[in-house]
Amino acid sequence: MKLTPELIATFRRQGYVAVPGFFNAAETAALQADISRLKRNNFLRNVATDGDGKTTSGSKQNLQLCPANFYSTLIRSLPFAPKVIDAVTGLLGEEITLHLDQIFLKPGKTGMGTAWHQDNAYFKIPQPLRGTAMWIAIHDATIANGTMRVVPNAYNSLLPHERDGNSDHHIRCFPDESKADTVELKAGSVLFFCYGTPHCTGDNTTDTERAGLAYHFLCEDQTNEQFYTTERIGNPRPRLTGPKATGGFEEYGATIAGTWDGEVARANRQ
Ligand SMILES: O=C(O)CCC(=O)C(=O)O
Repeated sequence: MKLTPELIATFRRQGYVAVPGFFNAAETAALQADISRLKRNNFLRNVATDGDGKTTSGSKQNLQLCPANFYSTLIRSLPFAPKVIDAVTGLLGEEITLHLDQIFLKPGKTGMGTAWHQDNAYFKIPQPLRGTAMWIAIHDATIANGTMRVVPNAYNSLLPHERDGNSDHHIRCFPDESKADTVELKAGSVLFFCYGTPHCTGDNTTDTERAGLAYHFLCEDQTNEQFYTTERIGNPRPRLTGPKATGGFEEYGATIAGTWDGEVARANRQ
């Protein structure tokens, strides 16, 4: 799916852009079924803590699996889908790499938000507009179930971050929340937000669970030697486009490009 020049201009201006209906009903159903499978098998971990950043909470749940591609050939194939590559190259440039993938699942009532942060506080790329998250709403994401909030036009300065006491590993910042936009999304819609954009999710106050599947992509010119050597251990970081891209063969030992439609069909047959 090529993003229109207007959507690309919006991303570059405000640091985020929502694309409704990016994934169709069959693709969305496949992702829902596969994430249910991962949850059923206890592959997601509760990272919520009771304020001290250490003690796992018995009452709140922020269930995370990072990276997820080792557990799901569907999730592994998605970033190689032509429409994903078209969209991300439109936003970032011609040579892109998948940096990371992860699931955040918020059970009904006990689901806890992820505190305000900028991804570049973790990733530290030189130009925060040359890396983007693609946050996929696996279920309808609403104010009541804690959808994403973002601060527009705030990506150029990195705010001070500190450890978040409500998570066993996250950090957080304190942006001016009065400037934030709340982005409600139907299942299958996506939100692209660059590495500099402050964002957070809220608690899930509804009875039903809500999940987000997040991929992070960056431009080759934001990487260095360590990114593809020592830092890549435990996370394959496939090159998706450019002269060194092999359709996933180099990183996974199998050609992943071209498998998305088959993976979707297979997940929907289960
Ligand atoms: O879904 C969430 O709770 C947080 C997602 C997030 O922070 C991200 O994708 O960078």
